[in-house]
Amino acid sequence: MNKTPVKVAVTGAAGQIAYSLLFRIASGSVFGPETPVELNLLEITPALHATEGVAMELFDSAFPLLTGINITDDPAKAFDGANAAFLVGAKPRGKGEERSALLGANGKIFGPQGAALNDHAADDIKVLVVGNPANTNTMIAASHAKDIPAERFTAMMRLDHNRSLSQLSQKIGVPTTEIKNMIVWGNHSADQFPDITYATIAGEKVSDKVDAAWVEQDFIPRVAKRGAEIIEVRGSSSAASAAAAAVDHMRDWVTGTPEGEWVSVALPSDGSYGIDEGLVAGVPCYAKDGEWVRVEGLDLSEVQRAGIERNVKALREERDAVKDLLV
Ligand code: NAX
Repeated sequence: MNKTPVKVAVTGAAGQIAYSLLFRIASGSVFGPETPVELNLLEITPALHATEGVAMELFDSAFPLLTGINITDDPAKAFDGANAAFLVGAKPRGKGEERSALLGANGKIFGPQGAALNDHAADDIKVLVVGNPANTNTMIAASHAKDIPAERFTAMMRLDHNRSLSQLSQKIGVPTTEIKNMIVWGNHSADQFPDITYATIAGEKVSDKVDAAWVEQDFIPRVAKRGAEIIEVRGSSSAASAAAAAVDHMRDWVTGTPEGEWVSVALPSDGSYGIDEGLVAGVPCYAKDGEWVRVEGLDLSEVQRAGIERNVKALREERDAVKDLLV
């Protein structure tokens, strides 16, 4: 067994996503069955007591790979020496609260966390932002961490990606694992663009197996509004599926994706695909040697360009709403 534990920081540790995520990290689902993990749990002060309770349950699970748990309300301590950070904690949208107010409130969390990551995390830090609005929170955190390569800051599109696989799998009648190269472009919001253009099943195009009207009228809106559907049916927002997506994202980042395959990852744009440099948008990526690599040079149709542009417009508006929080 690899003796050095990987240090993993998780924010929002007393929340509902963390309640699923932490147990999967501790069980080895992310860093593999040979790698011990040490958990640093960050919460706001009033939630520290509840976090102690989560830690008690983690200990009671007697995970062979879990070497220790540190609980704190100080980002500098939480990110000290961290190799991976799951930024899950965020302020939920209040009743009647404007999106711009939420953007501002969360921006105030993610700026200081970006700065603390910059000053205290390990050189190989990998950051996954889950807390909403995830894309813009990622942009804010990255802007406060100039010493960390921008592409180490990612926002989670994997839940949208997995939701797409699930809908296609049920429609076509194949396991999700057979469906390759789905992509969800853009923002983790209702603007997102789930795109089956390049998706294949055993080398055959998915677009030849489904009706174009179904894609437009059922598939895309269903995936884009799946979060709201879960809230309506379950009575609270997606938690275990969000944790599963976070596990998939970080595991692939660490261990790599299969040759020739990609997944959906939001990372600061380099200007490709008509996405303004710095905006954090979902693009197709593969993982190699511990880094996400953007798939370059895909030809885009008019319909695809329009879907991406809709997201660029929304992300520009979010960026403008938080411009005072960017450095
Ligand atoms: P919960 O409200 O259950 O938990 C959030 C936790 O974060 C709370 O315990 C809170 O005390 C803590 N927190 C707040 N500010 C903090 C700070 N400054 N430092 C550390 N912790 C802090 O929410 P949960 O259901 O776990 O969802 C967490 C976030 O994920 C939300 O913003 C939610 O909107 C977002 N989601 C993102 C998804 C994605 O695909 N990117 C999907 C699922 C989810 O909706």
